[in-house]
Amino acid sequence: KALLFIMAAVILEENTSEAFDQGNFKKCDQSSFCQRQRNYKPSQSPYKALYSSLQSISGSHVYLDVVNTENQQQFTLDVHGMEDGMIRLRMNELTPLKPRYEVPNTIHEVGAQNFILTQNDANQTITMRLANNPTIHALISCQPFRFDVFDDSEPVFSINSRHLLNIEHLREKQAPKPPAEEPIKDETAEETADQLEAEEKEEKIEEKETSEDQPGMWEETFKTHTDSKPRGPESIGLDTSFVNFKHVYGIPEHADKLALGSTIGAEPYRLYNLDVFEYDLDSKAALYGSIPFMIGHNAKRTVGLLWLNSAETWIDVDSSDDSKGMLGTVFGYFAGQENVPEVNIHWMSESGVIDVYLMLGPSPKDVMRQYTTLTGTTYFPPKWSIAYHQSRWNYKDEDDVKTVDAAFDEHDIPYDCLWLDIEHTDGKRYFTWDTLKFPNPIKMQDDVAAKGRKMVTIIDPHIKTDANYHIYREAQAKGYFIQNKDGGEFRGWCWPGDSAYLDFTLPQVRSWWASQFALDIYKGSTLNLFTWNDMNEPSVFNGPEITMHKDIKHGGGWEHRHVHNMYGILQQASTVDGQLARSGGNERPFVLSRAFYIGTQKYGAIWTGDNTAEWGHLEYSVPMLLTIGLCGISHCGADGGFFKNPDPELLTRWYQAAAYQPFFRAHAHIDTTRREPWLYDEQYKNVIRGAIRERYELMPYWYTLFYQSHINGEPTMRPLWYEFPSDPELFAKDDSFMVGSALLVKPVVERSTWATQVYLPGKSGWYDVKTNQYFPSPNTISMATPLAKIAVLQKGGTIIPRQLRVRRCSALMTQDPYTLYVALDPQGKAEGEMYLDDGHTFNYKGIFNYKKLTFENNVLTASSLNNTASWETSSWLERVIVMGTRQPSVITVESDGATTNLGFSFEPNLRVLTIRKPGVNLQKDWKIQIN
Ligand code: NBV
Repeated sequence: KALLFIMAAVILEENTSEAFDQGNFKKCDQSSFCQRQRNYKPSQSPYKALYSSLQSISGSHVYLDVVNTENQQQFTLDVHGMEDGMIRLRMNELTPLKPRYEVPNTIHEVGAQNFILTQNDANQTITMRLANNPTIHALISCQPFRFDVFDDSEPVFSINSRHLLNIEHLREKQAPKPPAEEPIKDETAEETADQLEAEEKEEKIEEKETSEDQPGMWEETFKTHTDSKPRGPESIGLDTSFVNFKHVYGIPEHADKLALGSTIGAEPYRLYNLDVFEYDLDSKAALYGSIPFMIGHNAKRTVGLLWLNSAETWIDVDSSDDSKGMLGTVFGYFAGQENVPEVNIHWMSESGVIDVYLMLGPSPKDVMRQYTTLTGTTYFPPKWSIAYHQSRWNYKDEDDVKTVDAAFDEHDIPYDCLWLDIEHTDGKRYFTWDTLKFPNPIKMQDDVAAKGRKMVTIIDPHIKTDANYHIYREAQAKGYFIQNKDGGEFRGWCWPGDSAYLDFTLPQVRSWWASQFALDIYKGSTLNLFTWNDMNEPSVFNGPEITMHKDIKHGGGWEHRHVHNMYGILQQASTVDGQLARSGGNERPFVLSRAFYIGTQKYGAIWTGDNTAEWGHLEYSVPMLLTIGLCGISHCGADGGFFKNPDPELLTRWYQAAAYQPFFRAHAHIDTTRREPWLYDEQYKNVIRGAIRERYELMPYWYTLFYQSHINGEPTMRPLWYEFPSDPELFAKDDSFMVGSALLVKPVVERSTWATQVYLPGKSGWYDVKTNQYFPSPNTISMATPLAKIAVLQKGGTIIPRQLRVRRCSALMTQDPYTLYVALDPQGKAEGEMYLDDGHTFNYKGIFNYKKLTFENNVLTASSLNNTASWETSSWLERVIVMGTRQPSVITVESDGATTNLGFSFEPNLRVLTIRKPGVNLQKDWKIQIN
């Protein structure tokens, strides 16, 4: 037994250290389809739409046949008009040899919109105007095929104008040709001209087919792994230009800047969910998640483009100067203007069909609404999950949990949730406990829950192949594991050693997985225990690129290559179903996933994985989270440096930044030294405590933002340009960010930064949240940032709610009083919203308090936005702070028909008025009059 254990440890060590080599991941030229697509550079597109084949069936669909004039392959084109100014463009082979993979269950049912068609027979062009968004029209040019989209006659998207449409049709593998023999011709028979032409054509196609066979099409080896490619080549490529744009964003996950950089002469961006050890910064290399969604933004307009695909995808971004102006000269609209900028995108996916959704905005908010109408808005997180989480790999045992939990109270630091990593299990068998270390898990959770707190356990997708392990035994008996290419259970190496992987693409596997979360099946779990799905790219230590072989088989006959980027989201979605089922659909689930995909926001939170405790990683956490937010996932965060030991200053600055980011969790590698806040010198501990308490004070604002995000898809953490779309200064800015539309945050991301320059956009002025000092804008100010401070400013014209009585966790603050911060703009106005409910059930669907807050003409009003019953609460208004006002003489509050005089104080230098105890119940509508 001991020998076996040592052997296993050695193999694990070898496999993990192999896993941790950067050279294990492909570059474009090591991926044959990427190389083929990247090298495809015809001077003119061979794709031709057949004008006479035009059909407009329901009014909202336009169909055309398309032919590749080089090899005569035929395709269907389907252009679909959708509500809210969206257009979908699909292209598939007309009669593929086998069906091509189409991404299932990702895009929501969205209403159709009719086109008004105009045909130009002479030019063979078709104009399609959206009936209900008539400023928007698309233009199909047939030969060569090209698709342009205009808004207000201004070109916005141009597709295949760079001739990169390239669909590798499915084909039979050609047997190697026998040496050519001279055909014996019947000299007596005269061939007709037609026969000759037909023969010539056939020969051409044959020539083409064999000459098309390039290395890597039918088999490809990377390092020690060979991909057998049973279907042969089936990749797709397409260019989509953003016309008159200089800035594009999105396509996470990369450790890169917010505004996407040019990839010309460098590696393309890559989307392929991977477990990358100690990832590099400033890189286009793939990480844990993939969302092929891109946003273009200029001072006038914001647009979005979704490339619906779940296979490995590479993306070239060409925003280089020499590409500019090409399209500008083509479009009459820009006549006379020089250098119309454009960003040219080249999408290259290993399989699938061409499926592109175009969103015409025109504002950032519009694009987020359009994108989340298609893919879903943010789940509504339970309130505790947007508070502070304490994690590490690992809290060792029940005593450790008890001590850490108690220490938070001793040091007066709030926290809401304690996490248990892989060591809590019996030999990495998820859904089990190491009974020596965790003999009484229910009592442990109950004790934590008695204080209003929650716990999370990790549940990874690799399943230890042990016949005595109930999960493995049952799943194996049911045939729920992914199969090898030639049949038999696929085995890979991961934390438990030899592991099998569930086929989450199958609905029956998902519902079985969900059933494992039932309280009587997951022994030792309670309703206060939530879930963390790690390693679900999936990570396979001894697989190619530390993941699964592409040719292994999922149900329905699809290979892993077709579904790879969806694997993680499917595990997360069924974990969510499990949590829902165990509470009878009453409690809101919480599931953190490492892998992510289009629509992850519907299911839960993600974090940026195994970063490093270095200043650079703190800096890059901002653009990474902004990008992820723009792609729909509002609940995202970054560990405070997973690898290595942060020095106290770095850790403190990390807490200060993370306190203003949506998912706020401290986590660390097993080899790092313990870093709970109280282990640091007083000066650091106090500042860390302060940062966490600031988060708790702001919980009412965060909770309102998450509700809004759930309703309208807006990211909670946003780029500055999102709020100030016409200010070009902001288009590439990613050193600061907005929390909602009211708070601007510029974290300190460099050592010994005791002052920082902050750019304050817009015209409504800003107030330092710590001092209430006013700064007119637009303006660049220098702000002191001693250890206890980072730049956080409230925008003039906004109102935010806070709860200043911070307790040991958010649940205990549910019925506490609120304070409103009213920051006046130069016109003396402000507005905001405030949302309250029970914080954890689905009752919020009918019972809540949603108020519009308005300050105008010296009257502050709270009026209901509820369309349903209000939630009963004893929370009341404790204080109102009005910034940027004048000395009043009398202040009254009116609620429920009664008017009462209020006490106040005024600080003339700062022009800050504090109104004491308005006392109104927050369920009610009310009005405060300042005279
Ligand atoms: O489960 C252990 C870790 C976890 O702490 C971390 O957060 C994950 O990203 N996990 C990765 C596996 C090991 C990484 C070296």
